[in-house]
Amino acid sequence: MRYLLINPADLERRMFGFLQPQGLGYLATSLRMNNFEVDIIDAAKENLSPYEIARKVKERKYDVVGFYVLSPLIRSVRMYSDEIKRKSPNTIIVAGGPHPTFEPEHTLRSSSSIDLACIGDGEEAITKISSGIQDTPNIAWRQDGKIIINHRTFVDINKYPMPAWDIIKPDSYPPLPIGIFSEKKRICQIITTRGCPYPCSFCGVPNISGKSMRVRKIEYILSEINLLISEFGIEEIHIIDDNITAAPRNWLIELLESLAREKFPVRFALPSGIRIDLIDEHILNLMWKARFYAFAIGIESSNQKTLDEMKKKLKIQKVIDKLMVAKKYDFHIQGNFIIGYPTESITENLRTVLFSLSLPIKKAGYFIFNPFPGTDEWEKIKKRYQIDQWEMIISSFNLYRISRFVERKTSRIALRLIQVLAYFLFYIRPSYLFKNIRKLKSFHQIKVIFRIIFSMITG
Ligand code: B12
Ligand code: SF4
Repeated sequence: MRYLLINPADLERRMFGFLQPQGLGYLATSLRMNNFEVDIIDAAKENLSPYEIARKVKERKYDVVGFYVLSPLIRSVRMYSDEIKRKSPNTIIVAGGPHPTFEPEHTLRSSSSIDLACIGDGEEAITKISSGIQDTPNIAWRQDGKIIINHRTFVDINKYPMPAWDIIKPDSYPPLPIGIFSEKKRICQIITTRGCPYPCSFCGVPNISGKSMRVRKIEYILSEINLLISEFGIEEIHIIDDNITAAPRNWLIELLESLAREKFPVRFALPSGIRIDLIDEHILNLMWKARFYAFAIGIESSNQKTLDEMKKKLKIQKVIDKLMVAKKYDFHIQGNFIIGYPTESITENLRTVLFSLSLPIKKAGYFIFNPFPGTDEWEKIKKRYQIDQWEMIISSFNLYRISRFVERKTSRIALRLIQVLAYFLFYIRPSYLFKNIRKLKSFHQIKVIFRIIFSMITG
């Protein structure tokens, strides 16, 4: 059996940037361990159209094609799948990742070309497709017009030591880290844990990665970093776990101590967000010794009432206290904030922006609230619409667009002004501009910054 795994491009061109598809890398490792042939194509990076992908599938006679599907990409994946099925009707098409996990039925209904949906971890499911799917865990399939959803399991992540980096070729990616700025040019993302036990209403992580923390063996993480440096010349490692700070403390300390001991010639960052309330001076000190230079924290709102409604389980005073401790080190801390949560008034949104300016953070992200599938907020909104309207609603969710399908206390125009004002006040400070302009590493980064500004103005 020959497998092709695809990271699809956003054919509607609303998304910015792309990072190494490491979920697909883990699937490739598993397939190889089971003696299957596998290739990965990053259609986002290569900018490949459905026609070009379908041609490759036909030429190379793949038996199974698998897509990683974020909810906003379901429409693009339908276009790819339809074209593949037209040229290669016998190829099995499987969709996995966030959207099929959260909405397997919607995924299979969105296109008859998609044969199977994978819910959650795909390492075991993907290898069993050829031997019958009836009892395969984590698979949704069709039978006589009905959609059957098999039982769900979570894999032992240590069965799969690391993604098949030799197929992904992490050094072939442009330097577009999360947060746009970075210290070095050659960056690679890795994960060290999966899962998060928190119930935040705007986040789908516990529903895809599970509520229990699964941690990787430290020896695997160290050998992965070694390989990335020696084989691909990687200079900066971004740990993009769901919530590494919720890992058992002993394991986290051992990981940080090992990284410090190994003295890898790389810088580390935690750009996808940690919980600052879960770390203390000891952990910060170890991070500093292990050559971490940046991390992001989800602060979301300055209003305790909103944080409680979001079920964030975070006290705003704790954020302030912990940031004061972190201030002793020179970390580049990015605070992430949510603008336009349904229950927040104009004054509350503005209060969050002013609060962000008062904090000792070096970067800030002001993200418009979007109730993506997988979240409690999506469960509320989806009930108001028919399933065939969902695609239209989901496609209105985008980092810099303000969906008209979300009812909010603050009007869309006021939100747009607040967001632009927030970025303006935070970033258009001469001291900030001069320090950071030097950090731009490529024309690609500059292009992305301009696309974001354009989206904010036109979105
Ligand atoms: C790191 C991260 C990012 C990074 C990088 C993502 C990337 N590589 O492109 C950044 C910060 C850039 C990012 C951005 C966004 N992200 Co994000 N991100 C994550 C995070 C925390 C981890 C992803 C990861 O690498 N997991 C580890 C790997 C091992 O797991 P995996 O990729 O899921 O793969 C496994 C399974 O899903 C499955 N699988 C995956 N693909 C396939 C394919 C087949 C065929 C099969 C069988 C199985 C399968 O098997 C894999 C191995 O077990 C997830 C949370 C999560 N746990 O999914 C959110 C998450 C995926 N992001 C999310 C969102 C919304 C976004 C944004 C759209 C945000 C926005 N408002 O614009 C953007 C868009 C990204 C883009 N491409 O433009 C949502 C998705 C919700 C949804 N319903 O689609 C998530 C779930 C978080 C959340 N808040 O709920 N993200
Ligand atoms: S926002 Fe962070 S803490 Fe909350 S559920 Fe998501 S990953 Fe967990």
